[in-house]
Amino acid sequence: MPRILLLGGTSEASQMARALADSGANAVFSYAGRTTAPVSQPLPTRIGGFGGVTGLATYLRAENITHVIDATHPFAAQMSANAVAACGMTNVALCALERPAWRAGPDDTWLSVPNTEAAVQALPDSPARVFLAIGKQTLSAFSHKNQHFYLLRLVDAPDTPLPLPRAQAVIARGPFTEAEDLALLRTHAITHIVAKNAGGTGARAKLDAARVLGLPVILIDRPAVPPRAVRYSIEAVMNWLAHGAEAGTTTERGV
Ligand code: 3Y8
Ligand code: NAP
Repeated sequence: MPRILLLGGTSEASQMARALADSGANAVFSYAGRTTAPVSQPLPTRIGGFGGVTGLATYLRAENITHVIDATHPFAAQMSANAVAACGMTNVALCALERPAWRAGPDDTWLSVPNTEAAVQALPDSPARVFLAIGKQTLSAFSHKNQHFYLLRLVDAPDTPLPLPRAQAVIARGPFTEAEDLALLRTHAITHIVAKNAGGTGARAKLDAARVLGLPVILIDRPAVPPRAVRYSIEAVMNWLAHGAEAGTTTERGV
């Protein structure tokens, strides 16, 4: 009987947790503890870091984990790298549940940039009104372009002053709808959007709203993660659990 660690923190992870709970799987859900009141899950849940690769390896052994499903966000690159390393050390099977990157359509005005610093550089010199839909961990990179007004969307109200002089924060936890994001962009007369290429449906609304309004989007590419087995649907992960997973296989076997 597999014992599964589900690394969560995304809409897809919540759907994966539901599927595992419904199948009666022996699984534990893990949050980093980034938000004050994360969505509750239908699985026993642990909250907080493991203590790096060695901490995760110790947890895997102590909890007799046989399979890890990495359903973290594409920008949670450190967690994903740690999972590859720790599963390799402990001979535990690992599979990522990923959502494909967003691709621009004919009516989209997107500029893809490799990282947050390039996103800052991509903003115009003349004062603009920028919707920074990137959370709060990387906001300080924008502090030296303070000629702009910044609209921020955060999950929790900030407990320290924002690192941007002309900024207003809305507090909201997605998933978001196109109507909500259209209203938000119009109300604040936004001229530019900065977002992460998260993929999935939970953060997509602002891109659809931008297309309707003809606004430019600066889209940050997702960081690289080490090779590992990857599936793109809940069903495919359940199939991996039932058939494809062999202890110690963190990457697909060559065919
Ligand atoms: C703590 C768990 C679910 C999960 C919902 C998804 C959808 C809404 C879109 C915008 C973009 C952003 C941010 C975002 C989205 C979903 C999903 C997704 C983006 C929660 C959650 C945790 C986090 C952490 C948080 C980060 C921040 C990023 C806000 C829960 C709600 C901007 C990423 O205050 C902080 O420190 C927040 C940090 C990491 C990025 C950042 O760098 O600030 N997510 N988000 C998880 C944990 O503790 O392990 O609180 O319930 C999960 C979700 N966030 O079950 O429905 O799946 O993508 N989250 C981005 O994609 O750009 C918001 O505003 O349009
Ligand atoms: P990260 O930078 O990749 O990870 C930093 C450290 O946070 C990890 O080394 C680990 O600490 C801890 N950690 C991360 N995810 C964890 C999890 N699910 N369970 C236990 N510990 C975890 O991660 P992040 O980008 O800050 O993301 C944190 C959480 O927010 C994740 O659940 C992620 O799925 C979610 N999220 C992130 C984004 C984003 O834009 N980054 C967007 C939506 C949701 P130790 O080294 O101590 O083990």
